[in-house]
Amino acid sequence: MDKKRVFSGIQASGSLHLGNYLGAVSNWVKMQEEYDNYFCVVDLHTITVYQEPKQLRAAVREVAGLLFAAGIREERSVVYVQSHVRAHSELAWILNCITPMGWLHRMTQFKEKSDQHKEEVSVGLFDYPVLQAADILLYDTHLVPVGEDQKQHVELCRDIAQRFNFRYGDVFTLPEAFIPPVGGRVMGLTNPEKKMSKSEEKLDDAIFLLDPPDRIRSKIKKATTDSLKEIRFDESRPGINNLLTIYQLLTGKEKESVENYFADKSYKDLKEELAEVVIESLKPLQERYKELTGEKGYLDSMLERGAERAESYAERKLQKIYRKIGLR
Ligand code: AQP
Repeated sequence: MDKKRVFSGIQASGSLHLGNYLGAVSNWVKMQEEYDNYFCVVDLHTITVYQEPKQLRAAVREVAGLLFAAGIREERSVVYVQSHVRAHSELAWILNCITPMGWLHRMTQFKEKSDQHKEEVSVGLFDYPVLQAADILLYDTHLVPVGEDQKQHVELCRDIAQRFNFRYGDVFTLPEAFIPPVGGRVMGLTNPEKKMSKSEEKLDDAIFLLDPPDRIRSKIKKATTDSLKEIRFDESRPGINNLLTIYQLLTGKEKESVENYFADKSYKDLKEELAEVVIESLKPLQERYKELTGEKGYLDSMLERGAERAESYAERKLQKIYRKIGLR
């Protein structure tokens, strides 16, 4: 039987952080042997909020490099940049024409982001989930491994696909979100009520994958905790809960064994040990990143090959869609 297909995307709105890694990328790495995979740096999504061109160009390369450094392999996965495959934008337009505005008004991420970028809420930001639906549907995707925050968008994608199939016949596969049981929502360090985020202005809130050891130590040291002493998983104490969750995910231990281990220790001990675990976990990734970006042209040629492979699938699908709706 053919393998099921996985698609997921990641923005180049800043450096990748532990939330992106634990909620998304590390699962992509684990899943890639079992599925047919398409992983995309979604630069067209990124420009829904203004990006300085030079910085954007650099960020796209950095994010792509980090995917490979984290363990995504060219032999198992197609890795490419969204704007290199035109079919994404073309399908997004077609889907725009069948998506009711009311469906988009319900998207909580739009509400949050439009509050953040009040002075400049673009049509693109509003339309973001439709482009995301195009990304997913172009590749007949079965599974979309994402963090909790993206669940609503994947559900919307299913609704759009169903509406299209109802009107024009069975064209799209209905995708499902795949959300990790733990790690789907890594919270900010200084504000553990909010998810860790790339574009958060307070830079100490996120641990970036390329942060050097001293930065990691100092950020974790400043992480918000509470006035209690007991170290255990408890969602009503978001700071400690978040630090323990990060520790658990990186060490692969069970919750109970993490709690037993820290039973007689202080918050200071927890923070110090967590910092060392994070530093050691990121070290191999940081070394690989240095190697593969050190060789001129290496990353670019991997991305060119990825775009060619993605394009050959997407273009065929798009032609079929054009025929179905009467444009060919
Ligand atoms: N804090 C998080 N915890 C778990 N998963 C997370 N993801 C993002 N933040 C967390 C998951 O990472 C994948 C890629 O995310 P994205 O690049 O599409 O951006 P985003 O969801 O909008 O997250 P960011 O990193 O916070 O970016 P900005 O600040 O630009 O909005 C997704 O699967 C996401 O679920």
